[in-house]
Amino acid sequence: MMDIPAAPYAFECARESTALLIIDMQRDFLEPGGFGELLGNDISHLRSTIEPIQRVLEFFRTQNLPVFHTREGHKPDLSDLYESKRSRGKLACGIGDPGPMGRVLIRGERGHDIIDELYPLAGEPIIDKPGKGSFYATDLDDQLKAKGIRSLIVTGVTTEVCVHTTVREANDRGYECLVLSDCVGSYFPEFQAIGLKMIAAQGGIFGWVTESEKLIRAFQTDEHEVSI
Ligand code: TIU
Repeated sequence: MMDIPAAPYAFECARESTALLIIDMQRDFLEPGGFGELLGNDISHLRSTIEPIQRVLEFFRTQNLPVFHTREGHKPDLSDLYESKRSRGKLACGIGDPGPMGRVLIRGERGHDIIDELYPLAGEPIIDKPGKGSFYATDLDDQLKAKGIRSLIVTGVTTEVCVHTTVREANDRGYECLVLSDCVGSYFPEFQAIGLKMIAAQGGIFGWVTESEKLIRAFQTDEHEVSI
């Protein structure tokens, strides 16, 4: 077991039962003309997450540790899209409509795919999810259980929407989540700050929060100790 410095107290995990989860780093949330911008958001707030996630992803890859990517989106025939979600916001151009990067939030379209900087390698699971949470209507729980994963290192966007929903779902399923504050992003700076506080408050009611450097350092120290 290793201890990673975190709020509200050290996050304890074992290398063999820990996975990296990268949530919805899709063009539709990070690039101009995507769903995030169509919702009226300033997408520039999310870009600072890319570099730190790249560093953590590279580290997990070099260590041969499991990585899971998720994408929010819907089937081309919209059979997995509730009318309540489709109509929300009364958007002139919303989910399923043609946009600058193809049909908005639809699987197979350019906007729906993961940004080039974090593109999954062959063999890295991609969880396609119709909801905000990564567990709802997916086999993520089964895939994690099959690999013996108990602890999740959580990154991606957006902090108060898909990251929070996923962390809450994971928490209720018995997983322990460590959220990396520099690797999650919100369109709203105030939601970023309060969203992170909400996770670690009340003794870690939903999970733990730390920075990517602390995670990498703890894993490197652990590796060094194992090899001695
Ligand atoms: N709108 C917003 O902040 N987020 C989403 O709709 N999805 C995710 O967070 N991935």
